[in-house]
Amino acid sequence: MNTPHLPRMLIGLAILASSFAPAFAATVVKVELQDPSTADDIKAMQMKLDRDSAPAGQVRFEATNESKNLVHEMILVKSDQDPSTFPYNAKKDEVVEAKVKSLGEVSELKPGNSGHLTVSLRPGRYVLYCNQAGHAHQGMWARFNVTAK
Ligand SMILES: [Cu+2]
Repeated sequence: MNTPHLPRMLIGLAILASSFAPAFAATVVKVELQDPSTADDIKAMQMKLDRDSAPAGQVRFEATNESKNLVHEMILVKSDQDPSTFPYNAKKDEVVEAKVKSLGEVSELKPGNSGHLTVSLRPGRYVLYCNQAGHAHQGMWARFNVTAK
């Protein structure tokens, strides 16, 4: 092996690797699942995102249940609608999940627990919501937009 060329080869490889890395990097979205038990100043159930949009491609939702006493979850659907318009089972007080196509979820997190969901998303309007009984109708949802690159 002609060793004097090795350092230059390694530099070349490093440049190649770094130029490809962004194409595979997911946009991270932190999702805080909160309710009045989380903090004194929180008056209702809510889903708080640290960003409400991302460029098309891989998106990693990192959900944390910040409740002290309730189970929460995060379901992703492609919709520009308010979840109060989704098909609803009034008896169970929840969205009929079989009728609203889910793109993935972080289901049933106990208080203090975290989970994540990584999906490849095309441009459009999306909604994240919690489908524990009553939560979606009490405002536990958020809009999310995916923009063209
Ligand atoms: Cu909830």
